[in-house]
Parts: sequence; structure tokens; C-alpha cells
Amino acid sequence: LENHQNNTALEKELASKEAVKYIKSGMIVGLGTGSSAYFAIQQIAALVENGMQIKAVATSEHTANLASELGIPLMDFKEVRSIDVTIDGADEFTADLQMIKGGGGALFREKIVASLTKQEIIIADSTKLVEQLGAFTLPVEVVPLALNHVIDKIEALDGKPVLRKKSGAPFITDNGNYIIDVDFGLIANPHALAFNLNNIEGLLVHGLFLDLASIVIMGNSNGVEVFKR
Ligand code: A5P
Repeated sequence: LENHQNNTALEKELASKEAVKYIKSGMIVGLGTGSSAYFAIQQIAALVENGMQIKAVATSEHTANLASELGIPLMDFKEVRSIDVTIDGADEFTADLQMIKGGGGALFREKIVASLTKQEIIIADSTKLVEQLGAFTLPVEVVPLALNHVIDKIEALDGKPVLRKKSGAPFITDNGNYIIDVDFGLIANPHALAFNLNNIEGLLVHGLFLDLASIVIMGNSNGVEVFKR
């Protein structure tokens, strides 16, 4: 197990080194959340340290704290209208660039950032590549008042929802909401499922990130493999 973890960390680092090559001086850069994005943020901090002029947008409070500790200049999220390049991770992706995200609970800001981004670069280790999405349970952010309503609607779509917990209490997102992790089994038609989920009142956002990635850079034992649209 330890060896496996070392390998995936190495793959994430390789992918992040490749990804930061897309960042140029003057750009607005989206910073992802999670252990893969962590490597990219370290690389970006080094570029800033060496004089590169960028402004960054953080996809979570955690990432915002990390970026400011490392001296990366941050924009106020509310002011952001367009982002040149974002580097973020994924929980699962397919070769045609569809993804599940939200394992870290940051999916709401990640999805806004991805939607505003011209070039969304996903970095991943080789365990994230799947034939079909859905082995990883789908994270869904829910406004707490609507929890039972949303659970009923999700069960009507044949999903098995579990409220995410952290040390015994419900996990609370940066936006003050709950996460439910939903087992839909393998997802035959992600666009249809996304459409149905988008129609549930009280469901703020789900972790299907469809047609949002421009490129996935995956680390593997030989180096990196790039998946493009
Ligand atoms: C955060 O909410 C997620 O979308 C992450 O991008 C995802 O969980 C990947 O995290 P790791 O890079 O830690 O695997």
C-alpha cells in the first residue's frame, strides 16, 4: 500500500509539472483543491517567487489559505469573470474527458471556476482513469433545509445517498451546506443524470463535470499521458 501511495504521489507531481507549463505571465489562474492540485500550487508558488506575474482564484478556503501562505496573489472570488488557465484534480475521468469531482467537498467553487475558465487542465494519477464513471460515489452539495427532499428525489432516480460525515457530525462545505455521496452504480448516461439532478430544488451542485475539461494530464509509470478533446 505504501508503495502504491508513493507512486500515485509521484504521478501527481509529474502531471503538475507538465500542467504549469501552460501558465504565462499576466494570466488569471484558477487553483484547484485536493492532493493533486497541492503539487500544482507548490509549482505555481515557485513561478511567482521567480517573478512571474499572475493573479489566482482559489476553489476552496483550504486552497486560499495555502496560496496566501505561499505568497500567491489572490483575487476576490466575487470579482472574477474570466480565468485563463485552471489546474485542478479529479476523482475519476474518462478518456473523452468527462469527470466526477467533489471528493474533497469543494465542487461548487470548482464548477464555477471550471465554467469561467478558458483552459481547464486536470491533473491526475493513473488510478483516476476509468472506462465508465460511477465507481466513485457522486458527491452532491445540498442546502441543509432541503436535505430530506433531495434524498427522496435522488432515491427516485435509483441513487443510494449517504450523508457525508466528519468526526461524527455532518461535513459542512465552505458554503455552509451538506454533501451527500450518491451511489448510482456505473453511470450509463452522465448527461441524462446531470440533467435530472439539475432539476432538483435544493440541490446546489453535483460532481458530474461534463464538457468542462480541456485537457487531462495523467502521470503514469513512464511519465505523463495527455488526453485532449
Ligand atoms: C475536490 O473537491 C475534488 O474535486 C478534487 O479535485 C478531487 O477530490 C481530487 O482530489 P485528489 O487530487 O486529492 O485525488
